[in-house]
Amino acid sequence: MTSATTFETISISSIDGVCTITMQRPDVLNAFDNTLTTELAKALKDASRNEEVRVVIITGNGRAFSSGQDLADLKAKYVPGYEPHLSGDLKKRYDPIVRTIHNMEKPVIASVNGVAAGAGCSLALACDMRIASEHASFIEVFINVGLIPDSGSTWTLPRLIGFGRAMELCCTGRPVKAEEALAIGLVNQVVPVEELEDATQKLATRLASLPAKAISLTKRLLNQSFENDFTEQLNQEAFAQETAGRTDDHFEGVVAFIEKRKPNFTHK
Ligand code: T3D
Repeated sequence: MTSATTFETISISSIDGVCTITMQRPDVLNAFDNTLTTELAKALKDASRNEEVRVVIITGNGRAFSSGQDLADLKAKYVPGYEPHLSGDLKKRYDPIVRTIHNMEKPVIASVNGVAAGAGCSLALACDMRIASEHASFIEVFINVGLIPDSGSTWTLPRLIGFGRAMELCCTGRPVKAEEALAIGLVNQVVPVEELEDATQKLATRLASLPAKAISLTKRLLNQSFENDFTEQLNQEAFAQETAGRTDDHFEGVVAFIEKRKPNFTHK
C-alpha cells in the first residue's frame, strides 16, 4: 500500500508498513516553528494509532536534520523587558512529540541526514535508533543560548553515552560528528550520504517484516528496564512473554522452523 499526505512543513509517505515523515523547512535547516511542531506531533500520533504502520522514520529535507527551535520566530518577542516562560512552550509543543515517540508501540528510526541541533538533537535522541549520514552532526547547542537541554535530552543522552560524556556535550555545546557519534554509541550506523535513504529503508523494512507484537513488547521492556530492579524486570519479561507466546506469529515462527521454511508473519 502506498499513500501520501501533504502538510505545510512536513511530508509523509507510507509503504509496506513503513511511514516516513520528512521535515520540510530546508531554508532554515528544518528549525521548529509552531506549524512544524504541531504537524509533527499530529503525524506521529496518526502513525502511532494506524495499525498498518509498523515502523516510523523521521528525517529532514536538505542539508540538516533539524536546527531546533526557530530562533527567528522569537525575534519579535525578545525585546528588553520580555520575560520568557518556556515551560509552557515545552509542554505544549515539544514534549508531546518526544512522549509520543517514547510511548509508541513501534520502532521509530531517526534518519539523520545532517546537523541535529538543540531540540533537533533531542528529537533524534528520542527515536529508538539512529542511522546517520557521514555529514550528520549532533549539537546540544542549548548552552549557547543559555538554556538546558530539553525535549528529553537530559534523559536520553546519559542513557545512550553515559553521564560523563553527556555532561561534557551538554555543558560545552561541542558538535559531535558522525564518526565520533558511532564510536560513543550515539548512533547505530553511519553511511555515505547517498546511501542514507536506502540504508534506513532496509532497516525499517526488516523491522516491519518481523513480528510486530514482539517488537512492541521489546521496546516497552527495554524502556522500563531503566526504572526497574532486576526482579521486577524478570516479572515484566514473564508477563510480556506470556502475551508474545499467545500470538499467531510465535506459533508460525516455531512451526516454520520445524518445517524448515521461511515464516509468514501476519503481525497477529
Ligand atoms: O523557545 C522554546 O520553546 C525553548 C526551546 C528551545 C529548544 C531549542 O532548540 S534551543 C536551540 C535553538 N537552536 C539553536 O540555537 C541553533 C541555531 N543554529 C545554529 O547554531 C547553526 O545554524 C547550526 C550549527 C545548526 C548550523 O550551522 P551552519 O553554519 O551549518 O548553518 P547557518 O549558516 O548557521 O544556518 C543556515 C540558515 O539557517 C541561516 O539562514 P540564512 O542566513 O541562510 O538566511 C540561519 O539563520 C538559519 N537557521 C539555522 N538555525 C536556525 C535558523 N533559523 C532559525 N532558527 C534556527 N534554529
